[in-house]
Amino acid sequence: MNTLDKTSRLKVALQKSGRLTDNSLDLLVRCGLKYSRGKDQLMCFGENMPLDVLFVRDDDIPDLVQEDVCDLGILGLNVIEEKRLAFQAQGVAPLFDQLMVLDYGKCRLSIAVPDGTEYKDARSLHGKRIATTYPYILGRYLRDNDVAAEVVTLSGSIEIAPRLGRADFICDLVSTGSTLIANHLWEAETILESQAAIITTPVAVSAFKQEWIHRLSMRIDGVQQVKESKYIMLHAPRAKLADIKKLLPGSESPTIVPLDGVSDKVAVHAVCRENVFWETLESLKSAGASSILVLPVEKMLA
Ligand code: PRT
Ligand code: ZN
Repeated sequence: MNTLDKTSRLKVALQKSGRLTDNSLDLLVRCGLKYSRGKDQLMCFGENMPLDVLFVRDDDIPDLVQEDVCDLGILGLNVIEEKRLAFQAQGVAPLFDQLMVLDYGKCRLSIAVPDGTEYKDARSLHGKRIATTYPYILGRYLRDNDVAAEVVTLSGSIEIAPRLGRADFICDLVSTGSTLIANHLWEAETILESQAAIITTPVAVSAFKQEWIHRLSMRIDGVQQVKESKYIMLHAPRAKLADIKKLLPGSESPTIVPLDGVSDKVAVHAVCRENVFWETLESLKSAGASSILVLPVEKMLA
């Protein structure tokens, strides 16, 4: 195995240790990756797929992908957007591409203000000092809203900036909101919704790698779809089939199978792409369904 071969092995940059690490590695494993860890723990080598993982700080991922050190990177849309705006400001082109968004790492970039401070809309930011680690995204928001405010760029502990007198307001990531509450701040306005996403290098890759990027994205789609999906099997009176089909949540045309020796009933098999709750089963039963089975879906390829 030649892990330095640039044409035949995909290099994927993941966050080394942080909120996105476990979910990102787990996603690749669900896509079929079996790996061994390098001695220094900085890399994982794919044993059954031509794919190696490089572990780095999330802030370094856009540069690694932009400079084609890695073909793919997984990180938050917040960092992607901030870097994209920074690169654009520097006139860097062409830029890394966004391949797809992922269903974890959800959070939002919000303006928060001290408890007891009034905030109506963006105009309330006029003349204020706002502390953030996202000066480009915040700068764009201020420009779009025609607001003149001072952006104070800090590298961490944003939430204590107002208490230290370094800023009036803050602009930081929020998920549960408990950090804001603990620091006597309230969330006044969201300026960006974020979740994890995959970016790809702007440099043309070999046909072999392109094929693997395509296969990986199909598998990721499949992994994300099955999370909520269930396979339902039930028996239905032919006369009630139309009503029962309507009750199957998020299902495409179900398969109807005849039942041996029974003419007035059929078996219905359907993949439901939404969660199936007890209430749904109860409604199906009331509509005439019987022998209802709900099974988890392990893999799906559209
Ligand atoms: O070391 P490295 O630079 O790689 O890690 P990091 O410290 O920069 O990132 P990390 O691990 O904190 O977050 C990685 C990514 O996870 C972020 O870029 C976001 O895309 C996503 N994410 C999801 C979050 C949060 N939720 C989140 N809550 N990133 C940070 N936070 C922080 C936020 O900054 C604030 O300090 O959590 C606090 C608020 O959380 P709540 O739950 O109290 O609202
Ligand atoms: Zn970081």
